[in-house]
Amino acid sequence: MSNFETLRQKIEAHEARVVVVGLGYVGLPLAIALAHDGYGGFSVTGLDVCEERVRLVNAGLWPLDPQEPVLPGMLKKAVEAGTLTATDDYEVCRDADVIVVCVPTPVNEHKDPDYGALWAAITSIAQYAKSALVIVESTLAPYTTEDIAQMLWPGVKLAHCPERVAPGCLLHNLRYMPRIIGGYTKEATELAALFYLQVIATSELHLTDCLTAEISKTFENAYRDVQIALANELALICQDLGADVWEVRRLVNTNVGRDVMEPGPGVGGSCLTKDTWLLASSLGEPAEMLITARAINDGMPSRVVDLVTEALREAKVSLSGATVTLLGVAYRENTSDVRESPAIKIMSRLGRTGCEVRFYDPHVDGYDGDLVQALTDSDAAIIVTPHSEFANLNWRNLGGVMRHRVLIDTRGMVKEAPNGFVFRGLGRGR
Ligand code: SAJ
Repeated sequence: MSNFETLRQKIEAHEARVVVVGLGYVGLPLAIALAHDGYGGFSVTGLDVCEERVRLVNAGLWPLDPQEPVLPGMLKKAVEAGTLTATDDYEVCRDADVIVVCVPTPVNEHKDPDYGALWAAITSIAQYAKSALVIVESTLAPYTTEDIAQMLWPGVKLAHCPERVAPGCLLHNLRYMPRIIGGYTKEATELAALFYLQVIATSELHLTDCLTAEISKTFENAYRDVQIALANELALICQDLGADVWEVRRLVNTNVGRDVMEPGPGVGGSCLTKDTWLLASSLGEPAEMLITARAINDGMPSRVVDLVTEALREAKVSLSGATVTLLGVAYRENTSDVRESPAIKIMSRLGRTGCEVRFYDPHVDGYDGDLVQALTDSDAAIIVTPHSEFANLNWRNLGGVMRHRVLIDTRGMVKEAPNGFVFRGLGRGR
C-alpha cells in the first residue's frame, strides 16, 4: 500500500497518531479537540519546549493565562482518558502519522519575520519524521512553506492550513471557521483536508496551493488592519472638524456596501500587529497602503495621550504628578488577553510624562480588584477596552471618589458627557 493510502486510511479510521507542536493559543485547543472522543478521538501528543506547560497539561490543567470556556474541562477529560499527553521530546515525531506545527511566528524589532521557533521545530521534525503528513498552522510569510518543504522533502507530505482562532472563542472558531488548506502537493492537500474534516464541524474547506494560503492569511488580517486605520483616520478627521465620529459612521453605514469599523485607541493582539509585516517582508516593492495603516494604528495611543493632556489642562491639573486610571488592560473586549494591548502603550507614554498610572480590568487577574478603589483620588479616567462592564457606569457616583472629574472615552461607550466632568471622546470634536 502506498504511503498516501496508509495515511488516508489511518486518518479516516481515527487511528493516526498525532503530534501537535506548540501548546499555545492555537496548538492547545487543537490538541484537545483532536484527542476529545466526541470530536477527533485521535491519540495525541502535545509537544512544547516549555517544561512547565508540559507538566501542567500532563496533570490535566489548563496552562494558559487567558481563560477559555469549555476547553479546560475537555483537557482534563482527554488526559484522564489517556488520549492526550504532553512531552518536550521531539523523538515522539518518529512514530507520528500527522504532525501539526503551531509555534509562534512573530516579527523582530526591524519588522522582519522571527522564525527562531519555526526553524527549531522544523529542523527537529526533519530529524525524525520521514513519511508523516506535516501541517503548518503558524502564520507564514509568502514562500515560507516552500522553504519548509526543502527541509522536509522528499518523504513528508506538507500543507499550510493557517489558524483562524481568536482568544475567548478558540474552540468555537476551531470548529466552525471555514479553513484554507494549501498543500505543497495535491496529495498533501487531500490528506490535510481529510484530517480537518475529522475534527471541525464546518465542511467549508477551501483547497488551494501553499502560496495562495500564505497570502490569503496574511492579507485577511492586513485588510482588517487597514479598515481599522480608516476608521481611526475618520475619528481624527471628525475630532479636527468638530463632529462626532460615531454619528458620521452610523450615517455612512446606512449606504449599501459601507461597513466602517470602530475607531479606538489602537490595534492590539498578536495577529493584526504583525501579519502586515509578514506579508510585506516577502515583497520587492513596499506595500504602501498596508504600512501607512500600521503607522496610523500605532499612532493612536499617542492621540489618546494628547486627549488626556488637553482634558487635564482644562481641569487645571498638570500631567506630571497626575494620577490617571485606565479602564481596561486587555486588547480585546471581554477577554483577559493583554498581548500588544494599546493600554500598555498608553501607560508607557503617560509614565514618561511623570503621571502615576493605575489599571482596572475586571477580566485580567491582578487588575480585577475594585473599580471604586482604582478611581479613588484619580485625576482622570480613560476607557481603553470596550468591556461590557464599562458600558453603563454611573459616572455621577464614580466622580465622587475622584480627585478631579476628567473622563476620556476612546470607544464611544459614554453617550453623553457626564455632568460636572471635563470630557473628551476619541473622534468627538464636540
Ligand atoms: N479594533 C478596533 N476597531 C474595530 C475592531 C477591532 O479598533 O472595529 C481593535 C481591537 O480593539 C483590537 C484590535 O483591533 O485591539 C484587534 O481586534 P480583532 O477583533 O481583529 O482581534 P484579534 O487581533 O484577536 O484578531 C483575530 C484575528 N484572527 C486571527 O488572526 C486568527 C482576526 O483575523 C479576526 O478577524 C478576529 O480575531 C475576530 O474577528 O475575531
